[in-house]
Amino acid sequence: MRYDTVYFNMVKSPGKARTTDPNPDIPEMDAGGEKIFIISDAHLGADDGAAESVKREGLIRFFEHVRKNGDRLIILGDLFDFWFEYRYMIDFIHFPVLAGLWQTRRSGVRIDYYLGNHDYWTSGFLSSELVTHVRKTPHCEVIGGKKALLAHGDGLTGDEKGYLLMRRILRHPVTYYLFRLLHPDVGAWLARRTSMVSRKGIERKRERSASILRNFARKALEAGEYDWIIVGHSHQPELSSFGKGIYLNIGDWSEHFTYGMVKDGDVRLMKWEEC
Ligand SMILES: [Mn+2]
Repeated sequence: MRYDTVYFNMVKSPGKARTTDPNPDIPEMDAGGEKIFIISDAHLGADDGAAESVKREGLIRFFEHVRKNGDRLIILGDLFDFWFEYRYMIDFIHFPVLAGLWQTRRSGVRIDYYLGNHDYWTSGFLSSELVTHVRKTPHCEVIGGKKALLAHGDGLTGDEKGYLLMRRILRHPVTYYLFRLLHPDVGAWLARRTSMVSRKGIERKRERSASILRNFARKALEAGEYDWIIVGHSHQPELSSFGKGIYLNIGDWSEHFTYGMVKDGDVRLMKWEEC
């Protein structure tokens, strides 16, 4: 048996956690009726056997749930801890999840994939086989009748200068070309080692990301630029009201197993639980 629970109890935020309609003044442009599920940050491939299988099996059942109950799935990045597309090769350790995605798309669910800082390197396989749209940058669209900014969450502000420079280098076509010359086993080994090293002091880094994202959201929402800002990346679930807007950080699928849901003009933070 499985069930979803609305995830309010762990919300830690300086803003007010929302329990009633937060936006009574904003007219509904489109009640939509679309049910949208939003997930991110499973970092598949980053953990050991048992933890990895909890994430993977949960995700496969989550995709099933989306196929039965949803119209759309938005993946806000870092589904994979390392994703790199060679001309003819895909990483078979992700096969079950790729199959789940493929099935979900084939069932008619629209899937938008916002590339994260760990799974940015796609050259067409994702968009041709697995998802409906791949987005390389943050994107604003009307969902649930609200003007929403959707993004993975890395590098949204100028507060991360060193990171932004490193990101430009890593994403440069020459870097992509050179990395692709490596044997896939060597490339994957190198990427996994780098990812392990970068996990040093991860809690502090996540706190910092969470605070950068919250400040960014507070400013933009208080200025009325968007109704909703929805991100992942910091692995810290949060639902806050700023001005007339809502900031949702959907958390992660590696520790919290949280996700976002948009339904009837409302956005919620949910927790996936199975028993
Ligand atoms: Mn990330």
